[in-house]
Amino acid sequence: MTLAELQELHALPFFDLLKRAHEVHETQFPDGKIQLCTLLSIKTGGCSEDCAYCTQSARYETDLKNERLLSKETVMESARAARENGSTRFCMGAAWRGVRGGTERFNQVVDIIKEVSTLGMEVCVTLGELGPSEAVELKNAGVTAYNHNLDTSPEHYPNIVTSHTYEDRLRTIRNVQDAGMSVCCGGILGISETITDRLRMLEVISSFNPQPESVPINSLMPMPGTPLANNPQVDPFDLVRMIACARIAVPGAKVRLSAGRTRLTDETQALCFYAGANSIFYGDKLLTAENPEAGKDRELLVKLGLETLESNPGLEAPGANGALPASPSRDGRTCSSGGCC
Ligand code: SAM
Ligand code: DTB
Ligand code: SF4
Repeated sequence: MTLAELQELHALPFFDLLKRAHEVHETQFPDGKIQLCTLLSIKTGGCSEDCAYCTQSARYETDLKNERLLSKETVMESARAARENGSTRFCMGAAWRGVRGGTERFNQVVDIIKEVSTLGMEVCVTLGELGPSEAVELKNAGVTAYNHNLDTSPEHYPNIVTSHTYEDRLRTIRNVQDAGMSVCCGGILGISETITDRLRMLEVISSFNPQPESVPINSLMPMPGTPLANNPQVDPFDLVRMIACARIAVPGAKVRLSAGRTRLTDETQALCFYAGANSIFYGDKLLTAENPEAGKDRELLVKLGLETLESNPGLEAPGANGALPASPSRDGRTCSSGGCC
Protein backbone atom coordinates (compact mmCIF):
# COMPACT_ATOMS: atom_id res chain seq x y z
CA MET A 1 0.00 0.00 0.00
CA THR A 2 1.21 3.50 -0.67
CA LEU A 3 1.73 6.13 1.99
CA ALA A 4 -1.21 8.12 0.62
CA GLU A 5 -3.50 5.07 0.87
CA LEU A 6 -2.32 4.37 4.40
CA GLN A 7 -2.83 8.00 5.41
CA GLU A 8 -6.38 7.88 4.08
CA LEU A 9 -7.06 4.72 6.08
CA HIS A 10 -5.49 6.07 9.24
CA ALA A 11 -7.58 9.25 9.01
CA LEU A 12 -10.89 7.33 8.94
CA PRO A 13 -13.19 7.69 11.94
CA PHE A 14 -11.98 5.16 14.54
CA PHE A 15 -14.90 2.75 14.16
CA ASP A 16 -14.83 2.86 10.34
CA LEU A 17 -11.15 1.88 10.42
CA LEU A 18 -11.86 -0.86 12.95
CA LYS A 19 -14.70 -2.25 10.84
CA ARG A 20 -12.53 -2.32 7.69
CA ALA A 21 -9.69 -4.05 9.52
CA HIS A 22 -11.98 -6.57 11.20
CA GLU A 23 -13.51 -7.53 7.84
CA VAL A 24 -10.03 -8.26 6.45
CA HIS A 25 -9.17 -10.21 9.59
CA GLU A 26 -12.32 -12.36 9.33
CA THR A 27 -11.64 -13.14 5.69
CA GLN A 28 -7.99 -14.02 6.25
CA PHE A 29 -8.31 -15.78 9.61
CA PRO A 30 -11.84 -17.13 9.82
CA ASP A 31 -11.14 -19.17 12.97
CA GLY A 32 -10.05 -16.02 14.83
CA LYS A 33 -7.49 -17.92 16.88
CA ILE A 34 -4.62 -16.30 18.75
CA GLN A 35 -1.09 -17.65 18.46
CA LEU A 36 0.89 -17.85 21.70
CA CYS A 37 4.65 -17.39 21.28
CA THR A 38 7.40 -17.63 23.84
CA LEU A 39 10.52 -15.48 23.77
CA LEU A 40 13.88 -16.38 25.21
CA SER A 41 16.97 -14.22 25.29
CA ILE A 42 19.75 -16.71 24.57
CA LYS A 43 22.49 -14.07 24.83
CA THR A 44 21.74 -10.96 26.82
CA GLY A 45 23.24 -7.47 26.75
CA GLY A 46 26.61 -6.11 25.73
CA CYS A 47 25.47 -5.37 22.17
CA SER A 48 27.72 -3.14 20.05
CA GLU A 49 24.76 -1.33 18.45
CA ASP A 50 23.27 1.96 19.67
CA CYS A 51 19.51 1.45 19.20
CA ALA A 52 18.16 4.24 21.41
CA TYR A 53 15.30 2.17 22.85
CA CYS A 54 17.31 -0.91 23.79
CA THR A 55 18.53 -1.85 27.21
CA GLN A 56 20.89 -4.43 25.67
CA SER A 57 23.10 -1.86 23.98
CA ALA A 58 26.55 -1.65 25.58
CA ARG A 59 26.52 2.11 24.92
CA TYR A 60 24.12 2.94 27.76
CA GLU A 61 24.36 2.54 31.50
CA THR A 62 21.42 0.36 32.37
CA ASP A 63 20.61 -2.06 35.19
CA LEU A 64 20.82 -5.05 32.86
CA LYS A 65 23.13 -7.90 33.75
CA ASN A 66 24.97 -9.22 30.70
CA GLU A 67 24.86 -12.97 30.10
CA ARG A 68 26.82 -15.27 27.83
CA LEU A 69 25.18 -17.56 25.30
CA LEU A 70 22.94 -20.02 27.15
CA SER A 71 23.72 -23.70 27.00
CA LYS A 72 21.69 -25.98 24.74
CA GLU A 73 20.29 -27.74 27.82
CA THR A 74 19.03 -24.47 29.33
CA VAL A 75 17.41 -23.42 26.07
CA MET A 76 15.77 -26.84 25.63
CA GLU A 77 14.33 -26.69 29.14
CA SER A 78 12.71 -23.38 28.34
CA ALA A 79 11.51 -24.56 24.91
CA ARG A 80 9.87 -27.69 26.38
CA ALA A 81 8.15 -25.59 29.03
CA ALA A 82 6.90 -23.20 26.33
CA ARG A 83 5.42 -26.07 24.34
CA GLU A 84 3.74 -27.50 27.44
CA ASN A 85 2.18 -24.11 28.16
CA GLY A 86 0.59 -23.95 24.71
CA SER A 87 3.08 -21.86 22.75
CA THR A 88 3.34 -22.85 19.11
CA ARG A 89 6.24 -20.59 18.30
CA PHE A 90 9.53 -20.33 20.15
CA CYS A 91 11.56 -17.18 19.48
CA MET A 92 15.20 -16.90 20.48
CA GLY A 93 16.93 -13.53 20.55
CA ALA A 94 20.60 -12.64 20.83
CA ALA A 95 22.03 -9.20 21.46
CA TRP A 96 24.50 -9.19 18.62
CA ARG A 97 25.10 -6.87 15.70
CA GLY A 98 25.04 -9.97 13.56
CA VAL A 99 26.46 -13.45 13.07
CA ARG A 100 29.18 -14.87 10.84
CA GLY A 101 29.34 -18.44 9.53
CA GLY A 102 32.21 -20.59 10.76
CA THR A 103 32.52 -18.85 14.12
CA GLU A 104 32.16 -20.82 17.32
CA ARG A 105 29.13 -18.84 18.49
CA PHE A 106 27.31 -19.30 15.18
CA ASN A 107 27.95 -23.04 15.25
CA GLN A 108 26.67 -23.18 18.83
CA VAL A 109 23.46 -21.37 17.85
CA VAL A 110 22.96 -23.68 14.86
CA ASP A 111 23.33 -26.65 17.18
CA ILE A 112 20.72 -25.20 19.58
CA ILE A 113 18.29 -24.52 16.71
CA LYS A 114 18.60 -28.09 15.39
CA GLU A 115 17.54 -29.45 18.75
CA VAL A 116 14.73 -26.92 19.36
CA SER A 117 13.31 -27.64 15.92
CA THR A 118 12.66 -31.28 16.95
CA LEU A 119 9.95 -30.10 19.37
CA GLY A 120 7.32 -29.33 16.74
CA MET A 121 6.98 -25.59 17.31
CA GLU A 122 7.69 -22.88 14.78
CA VAL A 123 11.25 -21.72 15.38
CA CYS A 124 11.98 -18.01 15.10
CA VAL A 125 15.34 -16.41 15.76
CA THR A 126 16.61 -12.86 15.84
CA LEU A 127 20.38 -12.64 15.79
CA GLY A 128 20.97 -9.34 13.95
CA GLU A 129 22.60 -9.00 10.54
CA LEU A 130 22.87 -12.11 8.31
CA GLY A 131 24.67 -12.78 5.07
CA PRO A 132 23.28 -15.13 2.39
CA SER A 133 25.22 -18.19 3.56
CA GLU A 134 24.34 -17.71 7.24
CA ALA A 135 20.68 -17.43 6.22
CA VAL A 136 20.85 -20.73 4.33
CA GLU A 137 22.56 -22.41 7.27
CA LEU A 138 19.85 -21.23 9.67
CA LYS A 139 17.10 -22.40 7.30
CA ASN A 140 18.76 -25.82 7.04
CA ALA A 141 19.07 -26.02 10.83
CA GLY A 142 15.28 -25.68 11.16
CA VAL A 143 14.54 -21.96 11.53
CA THR A 144 11.06 -21.26 10.16
CA ALA A 145 11.07 -17.47 10.57
CA TYR A 146 13.68 -14.78 11.07
CA ASN A 147 12.80 -11.63 13.03
CA HIS A 148 14.44 -8.45 11.79
CA ASN A 149 12.45 -5.30 12.41
CA LEU A 150 12.64 -2.08 10.44
CA ASP A 151 11.22 -0.42 13.56
CA THR A 152 10.30 2.91 11.96
CA SER A 153 10.49 4.89 8.70
CA PRO A 154 13.72 5.16 6.72
CA GLU A 155 13.65 8.90 7.49
CA HIS A 156 13.42 8.52 11.28
CA TYR A 157 15.73 5.49 11.57
CA PRO A 158 19.00 7.51 11.72
CA ASN A 159 17.60 9.43 14.72
CA ILE A 160 17.27 6.14 16.59
CA VAL A 161 20.19 4.04 15.36
CA THR A 162 23.49 5.24 13.92
CA SER A 163 25.60 2.08 14.15
CA HIS A 164 23.89 0.41 11.19
CA THR A 165 21.58 1.60 8.43
CA TYR A 166 18.09 0.94 7.15
CA GLU A 167 19.71 -0.46 4.00
CA ASP A 168 21.65 -2.94 6.16
CA ARG A 169 18.34 -4.10 7.65
CA LEU A 170 16.78 -4.48 4.19
CA ARG A 171 19.78 -6.48 2.97
CA THR A 172 19.41 -8.98 5.81
CA ILE A 173 15.68 -9.31 5.12
CA ARG A 174 16.47 -10.01 1.47
CA ASN A 175 18.93 -12.74 2.50
CA VAL A 176 16.26 -14.28 4.74
CA GLN A 177 13.75 -14.31 1.86
CA ASP A 178 16.28 -15.78 -0.54
CA ALA A 179 17.08 -18.60 1.89
CA GLY A 180 13.36 -19.50 2.04
CA MET A 181 12.68 -18.52 5.64
CA SER A 182 9.58 -16.54 6.58
CA VAL A 183 10.19 -12.92 7.41
CA CYS A 184 9.02 -11.46 10.71
CA CYS A 185 9.34 -7.70 10.38
CA GLY A 186 7.62 -4.96 12.28
CA GLY A 187 8.29 -1.95 14.40
CA ILE A 188 8.15 -0.05 17.61
CA LEU A 189 5.85 2.82 18.54
CA GLY A 190 6.74 5.55 21.01
CA ILE A 191 10.29 6.28 19.83
CA SER A 192 9.62 9.97 19.06
CA GLU A 193 8.25 9.15 15.61
CA THR A 194 5.38 10.87 13.81
CA ILE A 195 2.27 9.14 12.49
CA THR A 196 3.79 9.57 9.02
CA ASP A 197 6.88 7.62 10.15
CA ARG A 198 4.65 4.77 11.33
CA LEU A 199 2.78 4.66 8.05
CA ARG A 200 5.98 4.98 5.98
CA MET A 201 7.26 1.90 7.82
CA LEU A 202 4.08 0.05 6.89
CA GLU A 203 4.43 1.24 3.31
CA VAL A 204 7.90 -0.33 3.14
CA ILE A 205 6.91 -3.54 4.93
CA SER A 206 3.76 -4.04 2.88
CA SER A 207 5.78 -3.70 -0.32
CA PHE A 208 7.99 -6.70 0.45
CA ASN A 209 7.61 -9.46 -2.09
CA PRO A 210 6.47 -11.79 -0.67
CA GLN A 211 4.84 -9.89 2.17
CA PRO A 212 6.11 -10.88 5.63
CA GLU A 213 4.53 -13.80 7.42
CA SER A 214 4.61 -11.88 10.68
CA VAL A 215 4.41 -8.21 11.71
CA PRO A 216 5.20 -7.50 15.37
CA ILE A 217 3.98 -4.16 16.69
CA ASN A 218 5.91 -3.20 19.83
CA SER A 219 5.18 -0.23 22.09
CA LEU A 220 8.23 1.25 23.77
CA MET A 221 9.00 -0.11 27.22
CA PRO A 222 11.09 2.82 28.42
CA MET A 223 14.34 1.48 29.82
CA PRO A 224 16.19 3.50 32.47
CA GLY A 225 19.57 4.61 31.17
CA THR A 226 18.59 4.58 27.47
CA PRO A 227 18.10 7.83 25.55
CA LEU A 228 14.35 7.18 25.27
CA ALA A 229 13.84 6.41 28.98
CA ASN A 230 11.52 9.37 29.47
CA ASN A 231 9.42 9.06 26.34
CA PRO A 232 5.67 9.25 26.96
CA GLN A 233 3.39 6.25 26.55
CA VAL A 234 1.77 5.69 23.15
CA ASP A 235 -1.89 6.72 23.00
CA PRO A 236 -3.86 3.43 23.14
CA PHE A 237 -6.15 4.55 20.29
CA ASP A 238 -3.07 5.21 18.14
CA LEU A 239 -1.84 1.69 18.89
CA VAL A 240 -5.20 0.24 17.85
CA ARG A 241 -5.15 2.33 14.66
CA MET A 242 -1.66 1.04 13.86
CA ILE A 243 -2.73 -2.57 14.38
CA ALA A 244 -5.72 -1.99 12.11
CA CYS A 245 -3.56 -0.42 9.39
CA ALA A 246 -1.07 -3.32 9.64
CA ARG A 247 -3.92 -5.84 9.33
CA ILE A 248 -5.18 -4.14 6.14
CA ALA A 249 -1.73 -3.46 4.63
CA VAL A 250 -0.35 -6.97 5.24
CA PRO A 251 -3.56 -9.01 5.25
CA GLY A 252 -2.07 -12.50 5.39
CA ALA A 253 0.41 -11.82 8.19
CA LYS A 254 0.13 -12.66 11.85
CA VAL A 255 0.01 -9.24 13.47
CA ARG A 256 1.69 -9.62 16.84
CA LEU A 257 0.71 -7.39 19.73
CA SER A 258 4.24 -7.42 21.10
CA ALA A 259 6.17 -5.46 23.73
CA GLY A 260 4.35 -3.03 25.98
CA ARG A 261 1.29 -5.06 27.00
CA THR A 262 1.99 -4.62 30.73
CA ARG A 263 0.93 -1.00 30.28
CA LEU A 264 -2.25 -1.76 28.33
CA THR A 265 -5.67 -2.30 29.85
CA ASP A 266 -7.62 -5.46 29.02
CA GLU A 267 -10.02 -3.26 27.04
CA THR A 268 -7.23 -1.83 24.86
CA GLN A 269 -5.92 -5.33 24.20
CA ALA A 270 -9.44 -6.44 23.28
CA LEU A 271 -9.66 -3.60 20.74
CA CYS A 272 -6.27 -4.65 19.34
CA PHE A 273 -7.54 -8.22 18.85
CA TYR A 274 -10.68 -6.90 17.15
CA ALA A 275 -8.53 -4.68 14.90
CA GLY A 276 -6.54 -7.70 13.72
CA ALA A 277 -3.88 -8.65 16.23
CA ASN A 278 -3.70 -12.43 16.34
CA SER A 279 -0.64 -13.25 18.37
CA ILE A 280 0.94 -12.36 21.69
CA PHE A 281 4.15 -13.16 23.49
CA TYR A 282 3.19 -15.39 26.36
CA GLY A 283 5.03 -15.72 29.66
CA ASP A 284 6.11 -13.17 32.21
CA LYS A 285 9.26 -12.05 30.39
CA LEU A 286 9.98 -10.77 26.89
CA LEU A 287 13.73 -10.69 26.25
CA THR A 288 14.66 -8.51 29.20
CA ALA A 289 11.44 -6.57 29.81
CA GLU A 290 8.30 -7.54 31.67
CA ASN A 291 5.25 -9.12 30.08
CA PRO A 292 1.87 -9.91 31.67
CA GLU A 293 1.74 -13.11 33.73
CA ALA A 294 0.64 -16.14 31.74
CA GLY A 295 -2.35 -16.71 34.05
CA LYS A 296 -3.58 -13.18 33.48
CA ASP A 297 -3.37 -13.64 29.71
CA ARG A 298 -5.25 -16.93 29.91
CA GLU A 299 -7.97 -15.17 31.90
CA LEU A 300 -8.23 -12.40 29.33
CA LEU A 301 -8.47 -14.81 26.40
CA VAL A 302 -11.18 -16.80 28.20
CA LYS A 303 -13.10 -13.61 29.02
CA LEU A 304 -13.01 -12.65 25.34
CA GLY A 305 -13.86 -16.17 24.16
CA LEU A 306 -10.68 -16.28 22.08
CA GLU A 307 -9.17 -19.68 21.32
CA THR A 308 -5.49 -20.31 20.80
CA LEU A 309 -3.80 -21.77 17.75
CA GLU A 310 -2.54 -25.33 17.45
CA SER A 311 0.99 -26.05 16.36
CA ASN A 312 2.12 -25.56 12.75
CA PRO A 313 5.74 -26.68 12.69
CA GLY A 314 5.74 -27.17 8.92
CA LEU A 315 5.33 -23.42 8.43
CA GLU A 316 6.45 -22.62 4.91
CA ALA A 317 7.89 -19.27 4.02
CA PRO A 318 5.39 -17.42 1.83
CA GLY A 319 6.70 -17.67 -1.71
CA ALA A 320 9.32 -20.25 -0.81
CA ASN A 321 10.26 -22.91 -3.38
CA GLY A 322 9.52 -20.57 -6.24
CA ALA A 323 5.77 -20.37 -5.61
CA LEU A 324 5.98 -16.60 -5.74
CA PRO A 325 9.17 -15.57 -7.45
CA ALA A 326 10.89 -12.68 -5.76
CA SER A 327 10.62 -9.64 -7.98
CA PRO A 328 13.21 -6.93 -8.08
CA SER A 329 12.76 -3.59 -6.38
CA ARG A 330 15.09 -0.63 -6.73
CA ASP A 331 18.11 -2.76 -5.95
CA GLY A 332 16.95 -6.25 -5.23
CA ARG A 333 14.13 -8.35 -4.01
CA THR A 334 12.86 -7.01 -0.74
CA CYS A 335 10.23 -4.66 -2.07
CA SER A 336 7.94 -4.99 -5.05
CA SER A 337 7.09 -1.32 -5.46
CA GLY A 338 9.96 0.83 -6.62
CA GLY A 339 11.08 3.94 -4.79
CA CYS A 340 9.35 3.45 -1.44
CA CYS A 341 12.60 3.26 0.44
N1 SAM B 1 19.35 -7.69 18.06
C1 SAM B 1 18.29 -8.08 17.23
C2 SAM B 1 17.91 -7.01 16.27
O1 SAM B 1 18.27 -5.87 16.45
O2 SAM B 1 17.20 -7.32 15.31
C3 SAM B 1 17.05 -8.56 17.93
C4 SAM B 1 16.64 -8.12 19.26
S1 SAM B 1 15.70 -6.64 19.40
C5 SAM B 1 15.45 -6.76 21.10
C6 SAM B 1 14.13 -6.99 18.61
C7 SAM B 1 13.12 -5.89 18.64
O3 SAM B 1 12.61 -5.70 19.94
C8 SAM B 1 13.56 -4.50 18.22
O4 SAM B 1 13.67 -4.37 16.85
C9 SAM B 1 12.43 -3.63 18.79
O5 SAM B 1 11.38 -3.53 17.89
C10 SAM B 1 12.00 -4.44 20.02
N2 SAM B 1 12.43 -3.78 21.26
C11 SAM B 1 13.69 -3.71 21.75
N3 SAM B 1 13.72 -2.98 22.89
C12 SAM B 1 12.46 -2.58 23.13
C13 SAM B 1 11.85 -1.79 24.14
N4 SAM B 1 12.54 -1.24 25.12
N5 SAM B 1 10.51 -1.60 24.07
C14 SAM B 1 9.79 -2.16 23.07
N6 SAM B 1 10.32 -2.89 22.08
C15 SAM B 1 11.62 -3.10 22.10
C1 DTB C 1 9.77 -8.18 18.43
O1 DTB C 1 9.42 -7.40 17.54
N1 DTB C 1 9.50 -8.02 19.71
C2 DTB C 1 10.11 -9.05 20.51
C3 DTB C 1 10.66 -10.02 19.41
N2 DTB C 1 10.46 -9.29 18.22
C4 DTB C 1 12.05 -10.48 19.50
C5 DTB C 1 11.13 -8.51 21.43
C6 DTB C 1 10.57 -7.46 22.36
C7 DTB C 1 11.66 -7.01 23.25
C8 DTB C 1 11.20 -6.04 24.27
C9 DTB C 1 12.30 -5.48 25.09
C10 DTB C 1 13.05 -6.45 25.95
O2 DTB C 1 12.50 -7.47 26.38
O3 DTB C 1 14.20 -6.16 26.20
FE1 SF4 D 1 21.53 -4.74 19.79
FE2 SF4 D 1 19.20 -5.54 18.73
FE3 SF4 D 1 19.26 -4.07 21.01
FE4 SF4 D 1 19.88 -2.93 18.69
S1 SF4 D 1 17.88 -3.81 19.23
S2 SF4 D 1 21.03 -2.72 20.63
S3 SF4 D 1 20.94 -4.59 17.62
S4 SF4 D 1 20.05 -6.12 20.74
